[in-house]
Amino acid sequence: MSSPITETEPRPFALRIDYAQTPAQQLLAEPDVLAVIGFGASAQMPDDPRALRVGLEPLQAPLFEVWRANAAVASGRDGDLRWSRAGDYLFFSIEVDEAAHGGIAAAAEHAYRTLTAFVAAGATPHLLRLWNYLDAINLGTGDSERYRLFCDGRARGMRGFTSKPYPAATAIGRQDGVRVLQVYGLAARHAGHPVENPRQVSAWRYPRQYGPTAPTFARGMLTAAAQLLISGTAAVVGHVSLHHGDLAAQIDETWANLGSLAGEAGLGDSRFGERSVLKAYLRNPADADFVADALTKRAPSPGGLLLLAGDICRSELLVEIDGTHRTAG
Ligand code: 3EB
Repeated sequence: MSSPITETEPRPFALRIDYAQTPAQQLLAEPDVLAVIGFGASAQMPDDPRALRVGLEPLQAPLFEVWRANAAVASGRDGDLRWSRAGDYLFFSIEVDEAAHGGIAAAAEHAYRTLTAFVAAGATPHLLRLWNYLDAINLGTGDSERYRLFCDGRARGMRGFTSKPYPAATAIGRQDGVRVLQVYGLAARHAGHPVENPRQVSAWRYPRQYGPTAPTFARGMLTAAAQLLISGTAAVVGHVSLHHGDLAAQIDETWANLGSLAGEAGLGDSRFGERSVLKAYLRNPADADFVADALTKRAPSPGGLLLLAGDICRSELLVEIDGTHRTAG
């Protein structure tokens, strides 16, 4: 008997993202684990393409981020790119030594050329989300600031990637003195819908004062599984950083930005809580308790909360938050 023509595809599976304390070795033994990212010098990571240690120090437990899919996982290496794939999703990571490539801009260009070529060639050609971590992000003045050089190389490396739009992203400074650019990300079989924030100028339209090459990312990406992947979000309104030196006010403004993005994504219930996982990057490690308290007041019993020491790409910003948020039901 032929199947009815009204038959619809099941809704794609939402990637499960959690934060954990379980040793990485044990997490990687679970059959559905697509990726484990370990944070800080003490995160023990086995040699596995699904595992990446990022040099951002965790400020409280936990220190592992775990991605779970709903299908058998395959993994491998392709040059300096490491990847794993399961069902609709691809995890990939690349670490690029800056000196070996002639500086941060060239390292970023290499990373993006490599990862976009790899993603475009596979069965999961839609780039949804990227995380970028580099040492000393605010070093250098004016247009020679390392973040601006990174933006320049990233844009050049992405240029050949035909499958627009820009992915959601985070770019944060490590404080470990290791001049290796670390990039990891998520691609998928199904395209996502980029979401911009009505309170903010789109990053790729930032005016010249922020550098010669505007940052190439979307504020958020709504996946085919109705999961909102939230880019690094800070106290930026329009294109301007607000509340210099005032952590509490920056958290308030960031929270307003997150709510506005979730609303724009059309999620039925945009309140953050059990269906959200949030990661906060703090310029000053001593702010950890204050930030944890402020966030758990606003997002009661979050699905996960991870606090990391990290520098935001504008030196006046003290805190940045990213994460994921699922719709109800
Ligand atoms: C901002 O709103 C803050 O360059 O990939 C946030 C998220 C920021 C991603 C990036 C930068 C990036 O402009 C900075």
